[in-house]
Amino acid sequence: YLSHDFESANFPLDEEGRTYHVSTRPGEVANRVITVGDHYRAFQIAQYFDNVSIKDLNIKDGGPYKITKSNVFIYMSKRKFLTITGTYKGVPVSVVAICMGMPMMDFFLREVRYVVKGPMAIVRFGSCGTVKDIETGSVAVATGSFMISRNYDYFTGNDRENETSPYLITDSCSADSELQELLYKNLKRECDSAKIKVVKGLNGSADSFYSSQGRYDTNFVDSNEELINDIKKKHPDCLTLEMETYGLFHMAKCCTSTYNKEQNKAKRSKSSKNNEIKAGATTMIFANRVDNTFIASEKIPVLQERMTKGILDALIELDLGDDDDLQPLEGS
Ligand code: R1P
Ligand code: URA
Repeated sequence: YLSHDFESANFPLDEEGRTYHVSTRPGEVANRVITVGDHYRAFQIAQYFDNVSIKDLNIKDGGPYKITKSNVFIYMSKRKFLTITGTYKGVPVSVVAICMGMPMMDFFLREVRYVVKGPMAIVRFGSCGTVKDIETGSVAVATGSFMISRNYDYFTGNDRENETSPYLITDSCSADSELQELLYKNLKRECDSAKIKVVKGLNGSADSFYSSQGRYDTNFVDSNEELINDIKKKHPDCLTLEMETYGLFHMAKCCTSTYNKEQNKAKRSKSSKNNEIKAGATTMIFANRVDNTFIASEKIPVLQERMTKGILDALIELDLGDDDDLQPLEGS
């Protein structure tokens, strides 16, 4: 069933050095990455890479397969992680589509961090709902993110007396401040002329599109009637809800070099690697949870196009420091 043998049960790699799920190896992913949910969004972004024509990107679904064009690397893993690497204004960049949810963010982050040397900048570019009355088709830049999870034992645990709340809402974790500013500045520049509103605020990442975002579903007991109010009570500046950003921001804080520095742990030795991740996120507002409206589909490609330029400009403007180890593309 597996097309390759893998070594090590702890962190499986195939004989070519590819990771188990994302299936990339050193040299195939840039230090600057945009991660999206949707494959079509990934292809649309890659059209902005230097010297890329739409024809280069017109691949059929159904990997795993690899197409290496003159200056663009494309690989779809068996698990449907799609990686496209090229350059933008001469700077190596990648877009990685990860589908949806926190486990996919975890696979992506750990496996991509493993194959890239030096500091990284990662921007999530997704869609979201808003709990404020902001019109659909607007753009949000995340200042930070918190997590909303279903408290499973509340529903099915044996020790229900101690389970007081059906949902767990964490404290927030901030975005990289410089990346956040760059995203806001560049997105404003691109969106203002098209009269697209750009707002900044806190994001909540939920472990479901439905129950833990306060949607009602009569097929299941979700006990979420008060959830949106509870979210607003704990995080009054919450603007948006989606499903991955907290995973990115949290894990960026847990990269060993960042974590040790912030905890004042043992100084990094000269040989210790800098595995820092500067993380940011921006979303298109698809759902207005106050007036219950959803974005018109024809607006999405236009919005994505505007945002793509702003995000790519922010990503390459960010200073990754002297350690910025821009790796050449395979075969270049
Ligand atoms: C749910 O529809 C999906 O949309 C949002 C959520 O985070 C979730 O992944 O983001 P993407 O549009 O990036 O997938
Ligand atoms: N994605 C989400 O996770 N929630 C929404 O409301 C819209 C898009």
